[in-house]
Amino acid sequence: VSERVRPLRPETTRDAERTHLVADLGGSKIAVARVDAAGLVHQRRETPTPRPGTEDAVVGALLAALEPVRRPDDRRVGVAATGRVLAGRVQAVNPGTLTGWDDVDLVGRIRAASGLDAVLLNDAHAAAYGEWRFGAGRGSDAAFAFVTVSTGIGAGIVVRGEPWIGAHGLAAHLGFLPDRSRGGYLEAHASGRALERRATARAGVPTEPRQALRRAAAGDAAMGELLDELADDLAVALLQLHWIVDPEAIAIGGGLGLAGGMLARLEARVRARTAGQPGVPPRLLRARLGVDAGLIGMAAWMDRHDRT
Ligand code: BMX
Repeated sequence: VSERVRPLRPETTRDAERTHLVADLGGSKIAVARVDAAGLVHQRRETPTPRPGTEDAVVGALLAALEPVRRPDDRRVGVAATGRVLAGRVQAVNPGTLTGWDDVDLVGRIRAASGLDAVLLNDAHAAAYGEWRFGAGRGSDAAFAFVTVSTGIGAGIVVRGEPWIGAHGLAAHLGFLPDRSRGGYLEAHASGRALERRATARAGVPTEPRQALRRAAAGDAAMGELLDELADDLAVALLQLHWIVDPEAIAIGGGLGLAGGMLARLEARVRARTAGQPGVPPRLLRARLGVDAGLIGMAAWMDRHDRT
């Protein structure tokens, strides 16, 4: 049993006994766990998302990862999936992340292969709900936003306690905000994958995001400049989110968003761009649930529906 998240007081003893089988299907990794009603994570396991991320390969890896965590009396699994999620189906908006996922009936595939009913949410929408319920967004009554900077750039908004899904499951897909100067969209320039490509081009040798961050922290000027450029692109997106949604706070998460120095760089760029401006500047917070936000949010969503 791993309890990676700070214990939160279970509301009743029975809350801690009821657990949900959940998975987080991201662009780089698939995480599975049981999460109890108090938001504690148990039996967490992780496996890389197969590359190329074809439907068969990814669904196979997901079900194999769930097998050791599944209990005989489980009827359902909650899956927080990267991509546009609507009515049990998944589409990769960024086709580079999940190859050929144009309109995948994930609920149908999971049922056929495992007999489990599946409940789906977009990964960032689930994480936003988790942060609102148990993490950085606790107590946000009007609106709360969460942005993940990881393989892709995703986001979720919780409005008056409800995740905002949108008409097509595309709400808060910040990664697809257009980039006026370079063409394409934000995710192509400022995601973890983009950082890897750009850092490699600058360094002349393969450079993973974590190495780029380490070099910047050690005083490498080219890497520091690249991270500032990334942070500025992200800051513009955060300000757009802020001015459209007016959230009480925006929590920053995701592997790259949570990496050392990233939040400070974002805060600096947001400050520079809002200096002297009337209104209320955005309040940026570090996401509190770390990489487990999607798992926890998914379980909280299932729990909420069991109670209503
Ligand atoms: C992409 C998009 C979002 C997702 C976000 C973060 C795809 C496949 N995904 O913008 O739906 O929420 O990435 O996801 O189009 P991750 O893969 O980085 O965890």
